[in-house]
Amino acid sequence: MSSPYTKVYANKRHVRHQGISIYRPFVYGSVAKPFDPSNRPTTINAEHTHQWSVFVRGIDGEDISYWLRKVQFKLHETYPNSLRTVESPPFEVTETGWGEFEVQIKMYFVPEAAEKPQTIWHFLRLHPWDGDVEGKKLRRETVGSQSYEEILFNEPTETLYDIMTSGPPVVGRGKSKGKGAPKKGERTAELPANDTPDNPFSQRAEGAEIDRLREAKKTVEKMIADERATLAERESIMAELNKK
Ligand code: SLL
Repeated sequence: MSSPYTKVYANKRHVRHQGISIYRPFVYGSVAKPFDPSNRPTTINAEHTHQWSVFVRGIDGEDISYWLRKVQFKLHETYPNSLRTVESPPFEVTETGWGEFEVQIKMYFVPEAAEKPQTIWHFLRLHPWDGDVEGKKLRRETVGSQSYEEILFNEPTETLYDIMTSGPPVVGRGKSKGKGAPKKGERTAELPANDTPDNPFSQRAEGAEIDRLREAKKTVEKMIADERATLAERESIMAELNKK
């Protein structure tokens, strides 16, 4: 008679695709809006100056619950029940408060991934910090702060691999052609072709960023070449002086 462990071991779930990694982009961040003092909700704590939300979401509103199962947001300890668990999308917590702090975001994956949870940190910004700071405060503008990230599953289980590469097509995605391009009906890591006011993360924006980095590299290379030339000139002057 085979032991029960043989069964678990032979389960497809635990067979990993060796040498393969699969990644998916996502966004985490926050938005915060100051209360209008003349029009405050009366139920809100008098010390609270802002309403804010902290979130983990797909690019351009993509539903990422096919790989992300739940998210725990650990708020500052001044909050009651500071550990907030969100078990389904939107993975988001909305609160009111008076201060900025670091939010701990713990991401739990679908059981098919057979992966440990991963923790990231986000600094919750309430106050404008760049550009026309005073004007933004005066106009009580919404303050947003978000980061692009990629989750990487190394040697995914076969079941996770199947989940990651099947399922409903992502609207606006999968336009690229050629080998490796997502087929209709496949989930994909591909970014949308163009950004929108709501979503700054696109292939176009990525291309522009790469161009910017290339230009910056050229500038730095030119600076290094100029410095080398100056150095060589100085060395030859020194050599001349030493001869005398
Ligand atoms: C600060 N180090 O001093 C930070 C802490 C904490 C913010 C900010 C809680 C509100 C409540 C709140 O806004 N905490 O007490 O319900 O700026």
